[in-house]
Amino acid sequence: MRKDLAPDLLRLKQKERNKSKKEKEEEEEEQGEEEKGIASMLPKDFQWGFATAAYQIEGAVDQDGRGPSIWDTFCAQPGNIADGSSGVTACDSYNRTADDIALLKSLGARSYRFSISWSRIIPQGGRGDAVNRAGIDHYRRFVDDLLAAGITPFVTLFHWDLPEALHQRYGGPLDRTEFPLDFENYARVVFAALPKVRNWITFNEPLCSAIPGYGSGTFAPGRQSASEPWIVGHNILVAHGRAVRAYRDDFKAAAGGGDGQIGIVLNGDFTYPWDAADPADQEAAQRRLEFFTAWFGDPIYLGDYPASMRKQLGDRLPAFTPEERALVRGSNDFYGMNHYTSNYIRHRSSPAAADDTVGNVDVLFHNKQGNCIGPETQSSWLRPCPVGFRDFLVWISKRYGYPRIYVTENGTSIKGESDLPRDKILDDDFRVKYYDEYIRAMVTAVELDGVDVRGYFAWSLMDNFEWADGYVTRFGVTYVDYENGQKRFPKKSAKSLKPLFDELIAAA
Ligand code: PNW
Repeated sequence: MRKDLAPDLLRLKQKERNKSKKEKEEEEEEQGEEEKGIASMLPKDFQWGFATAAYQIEGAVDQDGRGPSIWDTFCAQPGNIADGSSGVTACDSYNRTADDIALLKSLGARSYRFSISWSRIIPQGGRGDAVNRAGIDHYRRFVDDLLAAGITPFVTLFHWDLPEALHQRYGGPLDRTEFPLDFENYARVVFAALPKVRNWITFNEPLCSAIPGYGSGTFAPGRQSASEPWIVGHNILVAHGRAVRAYRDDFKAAAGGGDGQIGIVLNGDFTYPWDAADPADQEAAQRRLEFFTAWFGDPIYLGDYPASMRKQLGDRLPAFTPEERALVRGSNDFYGMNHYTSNYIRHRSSPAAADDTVGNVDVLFHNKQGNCIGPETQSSWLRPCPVGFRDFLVWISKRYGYPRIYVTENGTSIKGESDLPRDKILDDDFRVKYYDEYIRAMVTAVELDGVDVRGYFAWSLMDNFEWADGYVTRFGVTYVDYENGQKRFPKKSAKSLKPLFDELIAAA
């Protein structure tokens, strides 16, 4: 750890890192052996690979006894998805596991993050409902095949696709008692079925279930409420806590000598004050981070919600019972981090609106001087800003005591990509640059700021169903030809990661 370096020295060292490989090699040759220590590196067992999620890639929604999820229902309602599409076929990955594993292997991935469809395991979702053997067998085979290919699985239990039956039965995560119990039951079924998996993620981005799902209504189940997002967030935290306790008590020791780990994945965009000299904007930028990430991170690492949230939301933010607090606090073996972009934040002087979810601030791409945070992409919310990644890694590390971090998603769409002919799509220099700059920013945080990053997953292994944006927005390092049998074509970015990590990971 070198947290004590002066800022100027840090900048100098960063400049050093940003030099091209060739420049550095030449310099190192000149400088001799002892100087090589500067380029300390990612640990040699660093896990890197690609990420996906069940509903975005699997298709096969009626196959082998799968029950419907809230995303099936949501997509069926006209107007919810930009291009009127759904995950009915997606990348057909349910039937192409061999292709996907071959793809991962050809790209040199060491690990793969994917999610399990709850309603394939328990079609009706609940703890009194039947378990679907065919669903379990599918994921057992998939894990076995990944391991046989030398690829380490990172398994997400919940990536937004709640069984529709639980939504109907009791409102899913709106129910403080039933939802955590049913999630724990589902998690236990999966832990028991997949004893070879050592890396578990309970929930992906609870914020995206809570706010787009129950606040703005832009994601399934499409509800619009000023109070429900905070209830949903709370109950997901408790459900996470229950699943972690179940894993630690009853599965961890048995599975491979107790070296398994489990955590939650939180998303967050980094923030900078709109007017860097205005204390109100500085505070607003912090408050935005608290509403985004500390909403979930603080209860897990510090035992309660941020004071800024309590202040603004009052009783709409549930209070932890002692039992809930004990479940949630300390429930992360690692911090799973999804990160894509950064914003400038301007404070508002008027009182917060009842349906405000961001901390009563303006979220902007330009600062007071008119500087833009980064170039446009196909996603209205995403503009590349690599230094924000470094700064955010440091923010999380300082706030939570330098936890072990896995970057579970990072990547970009490209403006107009879907309009291009295939050969141009495959030449995705914008994405190559994004990965290069973001990954080097991450390595700088490891080298110079003492941040403990153990793994990195690019989002995504392939173009897929981008939720409410449908298929027009492509996040893949692999092009998927949806018109011609879901055939996969690796883009330039797909092939760029192995050489990059070969350079950055310490030699064995
Ligand atoms: C993540 N936003 O979601 C998800 O985990 C992925 O499933 C998704 O495909 C990926 O990022 C790209 O979008 C997000 O509007 C969705 O700020 C939306 C936002 C952020 C993350």
